[in-house]
Amino acid sequence: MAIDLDEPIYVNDGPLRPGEYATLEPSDPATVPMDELRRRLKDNGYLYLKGILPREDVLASRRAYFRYLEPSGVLKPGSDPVDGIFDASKDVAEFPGIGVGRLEDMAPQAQDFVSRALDAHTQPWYAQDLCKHPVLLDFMARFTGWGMEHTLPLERTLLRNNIPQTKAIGVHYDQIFLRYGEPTSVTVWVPMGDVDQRGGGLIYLEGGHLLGKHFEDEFTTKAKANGLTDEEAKSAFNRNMLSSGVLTDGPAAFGREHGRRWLVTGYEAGDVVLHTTYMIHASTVNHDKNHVIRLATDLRFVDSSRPWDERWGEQFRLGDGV
Ligand SMILES: O=C(O)CCC(=O)C(=O)O
Ligand SMILES: [Fe+2]
Repeated sequence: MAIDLDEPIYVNDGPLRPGEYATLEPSDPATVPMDELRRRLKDNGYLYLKGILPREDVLASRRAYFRYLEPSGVLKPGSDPVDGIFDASKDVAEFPGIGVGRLEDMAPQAQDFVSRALDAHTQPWYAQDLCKHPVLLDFMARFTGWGMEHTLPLERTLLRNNIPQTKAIGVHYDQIFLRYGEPTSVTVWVPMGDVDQRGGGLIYLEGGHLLGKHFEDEFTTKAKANGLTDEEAKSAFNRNMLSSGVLTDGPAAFGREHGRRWLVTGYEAGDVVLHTTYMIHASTVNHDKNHVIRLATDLRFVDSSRPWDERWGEQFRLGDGV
């Protein structure tokens, strides 16, 4: 779907200006040969697969998720849970994202919301039906060439709701968080529902996989120069970044500084995007005009016959330190 270049795309540090973004290019898994799909991931750092999952299956998980969260009062009264419409009369502070602070420090309303969003990770309509979807497992086994035996979907996944107007995840590459393993894991970002191009979807930096690798090499050089052992370096890398592990919270300034465009699109339920561990990405701020909550998850796949980051072998918990 071509994007509308006239509508501003909002990120944490303001709207992207015309010329600062372009379209994320889709690939049709039904017609493009596997070798060509592999080449695209390698050459571009991302592979945006249109309609690979059955739309109805993705929407079933979305519906179940919002039914589960509905008692928190997040949804517009009288709306259908599958639509995930935020009750815009509420204060967004009552509905923090997962991983924002400690439960004990939150007001009871926010605590209830975040607890439900965390528990959702353990529910069969998510952990099994979506995360272990047979179409995805089969595709990943063939695509990576690791085979069914060695294609391991990591248990630690991040199911994120982005309420309209709230802060989006900053600029990062995933190897930062997976650094106890080889840089060969593949992330599969799964939008759980349609996401308008202004609705808080993921954006990728053009050529970002090369820049990410460059950052990584620089961090390694610095760590070595400072006399750190390999083991120390693994955690010390984060000293070069923000404490949360992201490179910066502001995609707009980052794109300008590096003279690169952000690749943007609107997503449909059933689409997924694969990206490599050095690919630089961020999310947009949700400006959906119908107050649709953006729901998406990041799944990660590794070759279990090689060293992988075993901290990701267990389901996400708040404060698990990864
Ligand atoms: O869903 C998001 O906002 C962030 C996702 C992400 O960073 C990832 O899938 O690696
Ligand atoms: Fe990421």
